[in-house]
Amino acid sequence: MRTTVGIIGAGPAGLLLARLLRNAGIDAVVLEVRDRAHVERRQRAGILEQGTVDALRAAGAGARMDREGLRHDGIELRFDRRRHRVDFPALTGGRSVTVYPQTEICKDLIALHLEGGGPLLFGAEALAVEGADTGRPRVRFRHEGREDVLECAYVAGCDGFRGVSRGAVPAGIGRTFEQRYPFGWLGILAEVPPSHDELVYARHDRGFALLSMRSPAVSRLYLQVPEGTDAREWSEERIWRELERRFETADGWTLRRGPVTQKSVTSVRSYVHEPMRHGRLFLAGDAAHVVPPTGAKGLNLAVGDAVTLARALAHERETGSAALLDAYSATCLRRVWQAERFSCDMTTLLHRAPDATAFEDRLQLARLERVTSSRAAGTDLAEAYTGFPLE
Ligand code: RFL
Ligand code: PHB
Repeated sequence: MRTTVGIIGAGPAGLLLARLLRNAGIDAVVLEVRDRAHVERRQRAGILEQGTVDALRAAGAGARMDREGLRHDGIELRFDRRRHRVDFPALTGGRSVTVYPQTEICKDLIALHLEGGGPLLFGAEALAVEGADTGRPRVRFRHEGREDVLECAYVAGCDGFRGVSRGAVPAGIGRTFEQRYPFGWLGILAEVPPSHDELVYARHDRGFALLSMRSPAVSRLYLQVPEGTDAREWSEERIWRELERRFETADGWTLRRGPVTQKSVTSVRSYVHEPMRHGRLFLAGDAAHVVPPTGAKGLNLAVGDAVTLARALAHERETGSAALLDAYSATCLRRVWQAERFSCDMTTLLHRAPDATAFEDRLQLARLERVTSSRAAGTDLAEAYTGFPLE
């Protein structure tokens, strides 16, 4: 099998890249280890920056997002049983975010890709990227019980944090930067209208909690839990009781309960692999970097990488110049490190470390007071949360 760009992974990075390359007249093959139903149901991100919304629209993949996406003009920060709204348009000169689930973006992009004739192979596991630093890279993969080889001009490693493509960068060339946190997130999906019309980020002595949503009828909620927690330890009753405690306010706000349809634990980590390129292999999305979910940046970074890579490949095709491909890693990493900074700040602002001292607790409350009472500090948060325009 032969193509111009071999794309490993049909998450948002790989799917959007495939769409953008198709629009630019560059052929690509997508290999995805899981089946279509799994990719379309996997619960993940929900918050899109304006740059992400614009990129999906420009790719011709924004029709349903424009109909069903919910515009959010702020978030609530909750601490000490009090509620504080961060007003995005007022602080940023008009910017906001859109709530449209990652599952729906993937469904839209998969449908478009298959309508256009694919090729997108589900159940195709990439085993290794070979010859990345030669003129003829190859992806060895297994599909329907048989091993095959995809010969390409370029390989895009869009296979997420646990994929194989990052492993093709020799240890002496790549460098990784990592930070672990001593907690994870227990996430649930519940068949109940969201209890608030905007997201609520709550800091509590018992740990962080987040109220989010998937639609006007479906809530998405998260609890900070100790690292290594097994979701089966948490019954529905225990989850709702804990959420009620952490969201409790002095003004009697109430949390609506409903049937829990999904429950899982996600680890919280910061990770960057530099550079994001080795020869003709380009890493994009979670394959190259992971942020803690508190800043809602992971999906937005994946989209940013796909846009930058597609533009660079199209530029090379049109002009013969590899200048944008050569700049790919540095261009993305500037954005990535800003997102790492913000996501780490939001995480330490809102989570309670198991060994936090009384001094650290007071400092955390002082930071929250500052961000909710100073226009300058609020603007800093609002600008980073709503995102900067894509370069
Ligand atoms: P993905 O989505 O992980 O997709 C990678 C794809 O590659 C496939 N794959 C392989 N295919 C073939 N051969 C192999 N050997 C393969 N190995 C893996 C996988 O099956 C998969 O389909 O990576 P991508 O495209 O880089 O996208 C990244 C985003 O998914 C991720 O950053 C976000 O979901 C992070 N994230 C959030 N981001 C936001 O911007 N806003 C949010 O509100 C937000 N909330 C979240 C999140 C992530 C979460 N979890 C579960 C990690 C909330 C949570 C709970
Ligand atoms: C989500 O809706 O899944 C979500 C929203 C905001 C975050 C993280 C996750 O910061």
